Amino acid sequence: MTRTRKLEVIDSHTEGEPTRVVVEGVPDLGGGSLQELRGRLEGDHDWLRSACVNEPRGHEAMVGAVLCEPVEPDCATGVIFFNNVGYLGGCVHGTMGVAVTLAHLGRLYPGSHRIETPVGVVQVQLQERGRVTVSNVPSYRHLKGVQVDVEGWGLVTGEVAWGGNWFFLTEGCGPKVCRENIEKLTAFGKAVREELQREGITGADGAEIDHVEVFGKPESRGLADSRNFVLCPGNAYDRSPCGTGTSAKMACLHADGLLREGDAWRQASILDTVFEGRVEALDGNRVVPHLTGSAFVTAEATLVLDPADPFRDGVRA
Ligand code: PYC
Repeated sequence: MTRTRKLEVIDSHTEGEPTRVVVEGVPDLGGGSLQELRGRLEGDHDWLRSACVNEPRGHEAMVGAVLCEPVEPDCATGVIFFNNVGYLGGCVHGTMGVAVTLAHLGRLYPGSHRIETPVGVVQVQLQERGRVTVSNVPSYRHLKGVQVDVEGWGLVTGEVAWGGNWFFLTEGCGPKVCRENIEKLTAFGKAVREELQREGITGADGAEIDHVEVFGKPESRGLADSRNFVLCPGNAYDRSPCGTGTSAKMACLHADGLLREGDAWRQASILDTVFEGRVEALDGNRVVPHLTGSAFVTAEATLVLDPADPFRDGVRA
């Protein structure tokens, strides 16, 4: 790179989890499916991901989003999500962030809209005051009663489920799910994920399980039905209750007959922010999860990438 590049971004947070949407300065990704566009972003322009979300401009919890031309008809936009180490399938908190960002720019109005992601089309219901409902991609449980012997932690039992990303979900194993235990929960989640990899336990078609979700009791039943800690691929924890993770959780609950179609599931994050969820039953054990949360714009900024700066592309994680 020989010239100074500029990227226009809008930052928001959804229930505490940040999203940075690049609204100008993205190189031409050409045409094709969103998976193809994501492949080109990763293969030819990965500097953009790292420059946006890694230090010194970002931090490990930051999720980035690039807007692109949708392929599916009637979609308001396509979107590719990324984090400190790579690219995501879907991202529900990020979709809420994209919706309020587009509203902030006057490009989206209250009402129902379709948004395309590399893992499918999601529906967004944009309400007033940053409230957004996302109807996610069909979600399902892939494996039940998975047991792994995790060094230092013992036998851990859980489930593997899809909610737009692959999750290992466990409850009653590992540290208590509370804010004071974030470091211990991070160590536990990393050890579990490493053991899953060592034992070759995957999602469907050998897909890597890159998110680990630990469940515990909420602070009070009045606040939520459950509290989670979600370890993301780059070892940051999700500050929000993780919409794709809550989708995976609700799919498991529905498969066990513990969450009926239309009933509310309130999932608290480790910071006690809440997504309100419901499922709609599809064929087999698949469900369409609906998740409601709040997102707020926090900044409008121009990122400057100076060719003389040794960290112009960010400090790679
Ligand atoms: O809300 O789906 C989500 C999500 C995935 C990773 C971080 N947040």
